[in-house]
Amino acid sequence: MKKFINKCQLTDFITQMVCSMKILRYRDECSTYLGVLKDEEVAVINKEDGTPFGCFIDLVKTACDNGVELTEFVQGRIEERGISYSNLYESIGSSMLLSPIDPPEVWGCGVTYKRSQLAREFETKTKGIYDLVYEAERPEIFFKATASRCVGPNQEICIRGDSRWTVPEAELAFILDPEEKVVGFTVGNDVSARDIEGENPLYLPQAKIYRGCCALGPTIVTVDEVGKEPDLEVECRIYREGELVFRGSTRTSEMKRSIEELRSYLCRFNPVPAGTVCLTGTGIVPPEDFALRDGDIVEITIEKIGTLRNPVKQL
Ligand code: DO4
Ligand code: MG
Repeated sequence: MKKFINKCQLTDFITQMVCSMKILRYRDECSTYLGVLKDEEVAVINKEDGTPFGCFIDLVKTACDNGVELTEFVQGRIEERGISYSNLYESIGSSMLLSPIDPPEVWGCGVTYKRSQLAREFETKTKGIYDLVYEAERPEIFFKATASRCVGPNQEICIRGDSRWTVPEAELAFILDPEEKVVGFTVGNDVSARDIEGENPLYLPQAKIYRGCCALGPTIVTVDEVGKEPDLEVECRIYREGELVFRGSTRTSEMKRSIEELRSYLCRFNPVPAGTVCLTGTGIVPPEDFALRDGDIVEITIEKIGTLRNPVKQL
């Protein structure tokens, strides 16, 4: 099996791990594991029958069925079953990191930051619509992806074959439990074809939804660890042939909408399944003359969650 994790990559996301509980998923030749990270150690949480939890959603559903908060459920399980923590590097050093979740649905929120509104007004021929939605009471919420269109850490995000101007969008993503409450956060990349979106706003689904259009991971941090409305630093870096060609940053407190506002609009008359992921919009936009190219590497770091790194493939 291809070895994707090296010590430097692991250290990258550990060093941002100020809070105590994070969930990650990885795979080796034998199995897929769901792990709980604490400092530089990982505990693997298996089901009673020894098979691993498929992904974060199984864990959330089981906690919900047992009527307990996720963190409490996980900690209780570790203590009751005497699951031990082992060194992170030794446990997963030769494994492949996976997205911690296979979301049944991924939704996206648009124009939630001033920077996104300005960029969208520039690219579109239909002037005014992005100003209006930025100021409006109702946020823009769109369907983004299904699990089959999402990739995890180190997997390829894609540029459509019919796009010449595709960019990454670094976004905080929240995850919903079976009761449509926010249970955790991860890093999301809402990869978008700006030329297709700019040509006509009715083309938005084609600019947003296609193979490899969304990356998620590397960890999920629970709400009880970062709070319901976290203020986190977000940074996006793009490398081309080893050189840093773009770096931008923002804070989630720059977002015009609250997480609760986005969550409640998403779920209005729209029941969503457990494990639904919602990307909260981008506040980082590369310059107008920048487009992703085959072979680029995109890194998105969100404080307390980690670094999501993906190579780019031109379809
Ligand atoms: O209105 C188009 C999409 C906006 C978006 O994805 C964002 O602001 O992040
Ligand atoms: Mg976006």
